[in-house]
Amino acid sequence: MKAALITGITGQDGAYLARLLLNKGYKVYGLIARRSTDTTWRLDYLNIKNEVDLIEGDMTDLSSLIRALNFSKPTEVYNLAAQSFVGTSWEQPVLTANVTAVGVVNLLEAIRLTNPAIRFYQASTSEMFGLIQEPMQSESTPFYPRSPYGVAKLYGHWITVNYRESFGMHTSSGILFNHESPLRGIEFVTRKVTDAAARIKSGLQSELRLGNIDAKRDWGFAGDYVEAMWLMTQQEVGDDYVVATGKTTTVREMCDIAFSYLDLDYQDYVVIDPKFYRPAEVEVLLGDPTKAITKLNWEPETSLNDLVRMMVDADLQRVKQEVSLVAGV
Ligand code: NAP
Ligand code: F7E
Repeated sequence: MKAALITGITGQDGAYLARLLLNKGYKVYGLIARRSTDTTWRLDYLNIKNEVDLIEGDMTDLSSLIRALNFSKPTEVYNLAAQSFVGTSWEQPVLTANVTAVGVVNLLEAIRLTNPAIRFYQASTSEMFGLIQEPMQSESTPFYPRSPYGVAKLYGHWITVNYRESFGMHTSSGILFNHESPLRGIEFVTRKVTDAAARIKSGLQSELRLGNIDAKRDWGFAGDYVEAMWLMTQQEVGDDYVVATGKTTTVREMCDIAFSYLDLDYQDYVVIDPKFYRPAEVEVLLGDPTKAITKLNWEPETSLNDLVRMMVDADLQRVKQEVSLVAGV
């Protein structure tokens, strides 16, 4: 039986990837960081909490990574753990570097020391393109990160390439553009919008405060994107791939999709708040997924309209449950 270790299993992608690998018959282990509150709600949401084996550990603690590898004996490791919120990376740049950059080399070293034959996936990001150098970004587009997060991820990307070239290890870097789902953290703009639309519709909220709504992103569905991660580790050799939809949309248009689905006009509720502007913005991202489509035979299946509606429906459901809980129904 194949075994996989997923770091960041409690995050959005970790939960979807765990479900995918379980469905493929893998034994799934997940690294779980010690927190003062329970972080496993996404595994509960997908009803897989009892099917995965959680091992305590932290990306900043090399010894815990070695222990996790010795215990799980995986054939594949997916490194999804990160301080992943761009906004926070200006508030906590050192933590972001320790987890999101140095954490990657910790894990690669742990693999090299325990079993260098393990296949490794690194969660790289379109944020590395930052101030874009080409209108459509592909694997050959030069990088220009704009946040401490983007800079940290760039280290993670290059150290992944370097371990492939230096030690012949099977390492892949997935340069994933924004991907969302009902399991997205509430601090990210799509989920902030769909949650607010559901609350406004239910009479629980009166406005939505946002920053730069003219920013453009290439948004896909996380459930589609974890498939690409798995495909990368199944190739004969490790490589780098852009995973994207090839379409870009403003935050403003995304708001319109969410609110009009509920027969609301977003302009009646959105308030621009400078608090949500970033010190350096990534204005536009647009990925070219040709290599993933041709070499991995991967395809994005969910349109932005369907994705946003799926998220609004899930948030409406959550709001309903919250309301009936408060009412004691
Ligand atoms: P996410 O929901 O923020 O999940 C991040 C995961 O990392 C969580 O499980 C978190 O654990 C864990 N983590 C944080 N610090 C850790 C530490 N010190 N040690 C161990 N685990 C730690 O992120 P996501 O959206 O699923 O993204 C998955 C990965 O892909 C991330 O590396 C992200 O940077 C990258 N990425 C995401 C996107 C996107 O659009 N979603 C695009 C490109 C790349 P807790 O639950 O305990 O906090
Ligand atoms: O912002 C603008 C904001 O925080 C998207 C992470 O998964 O994807 C994600 O990073 C855009 C930005 O995602 C608000 O300025 C306006 O231009 O949803 P976001 P992100 O920064 O693109 C990449 C690929 C990753 O790798 C990251 O880990 O929306 N925006 N108003 C806002 N953003 C937020 N969060 N909140 C606002 O109120």
